Amino acid sequence: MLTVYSEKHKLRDSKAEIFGGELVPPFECPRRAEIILERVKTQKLGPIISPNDYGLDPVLAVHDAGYVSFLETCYSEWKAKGFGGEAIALCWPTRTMNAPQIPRDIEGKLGYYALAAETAISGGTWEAALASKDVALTATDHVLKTKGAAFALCRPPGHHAAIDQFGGYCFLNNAAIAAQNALDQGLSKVALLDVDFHHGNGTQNIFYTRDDVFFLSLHGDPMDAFPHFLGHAEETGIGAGAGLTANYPMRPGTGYAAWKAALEDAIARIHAYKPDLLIISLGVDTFQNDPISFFKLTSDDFTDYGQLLGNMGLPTVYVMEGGYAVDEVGINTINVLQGHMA
Ligand code: SP5
Ligand code: ZN
Repeated sequence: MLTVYSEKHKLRDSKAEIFGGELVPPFECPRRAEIILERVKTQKLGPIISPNDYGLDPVLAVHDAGYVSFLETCYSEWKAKGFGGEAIALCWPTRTMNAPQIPRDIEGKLGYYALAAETAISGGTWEAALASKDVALTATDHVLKTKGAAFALCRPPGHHAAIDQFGGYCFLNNAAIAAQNALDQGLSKVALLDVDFHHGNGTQNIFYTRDDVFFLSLHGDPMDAFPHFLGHAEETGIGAGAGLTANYPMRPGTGYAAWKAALEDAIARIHAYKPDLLIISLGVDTFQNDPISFFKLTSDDFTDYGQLLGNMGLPTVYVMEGGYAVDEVGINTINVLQGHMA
């Protein structure tokens, strides 16, 4: 299987994440991608190529233009205000402050465009996010050509990034940008299956009203887990998108048997939809030793479900999302891809 990778992910090297009331080194760190790349090489998964530059048009096809220019200039505006650290949102237009205008001050803009405070915007974040969407777009174009499968080793991840919000370590929604670009090249239907531990709130937000992308997500119940406010089973899409969002929230301690049953249901629904392309938001934070998650999958389980995904027989793009047990992130990720090819 082809892997697309860009060194530019290293430009996303934030120093601080707010976790448990402390500033800690971010879970979403450059070493994750390096370990995954190393495993691609030692397991001889296949060729590794660099992405092409697709520019901003495919980004603006799913994200708000004001949001995109905010991301581009956020860190320099923050620095221009004299702050010494990284840009972190501290104040939001919450439930008691409706219909906000977008502030001109950078601290106000951060609150407007952030959906969580854990994610700091650091110098280089924008450049890395741009390269990450190029990785997803390049892998998708390869799959459209070959009708096979490819691995987009994206970093930073994307599935929490909504039309106009960042957070959950995500800035641009790589998988959504890739799905939209495939549609813009003439495909009529894309299925986007999110197996990251966390609900793909950003992807759901982008496609919620649409019938050309079927979004399905298996994740920790938002009653118990980040992103806390989206991903309930009752959210099934609206308007033309009615019935084309499917959420499988699962409780703390969920093991592979229950998780696999949810996956099998999702697979049956994808087959019924008859998509031209399958995009997998591949997070391996469902692993039993993940430091911020609560499912109990073993490394062998990743191989097993990769096989189920491969058996679907669809052109498939794997887009890297989360997974924070750094020592096993390469094993678990490549297990899925090898399962797919088995
Ligand atoms: C792409 C991705 O996987 N993003 C995840 C972002 C999660 N950020 C919030 C983490 C808060 C974790 N609280 C967990 C407590 C563990 N005991
Ligand atoms: Zn995750």
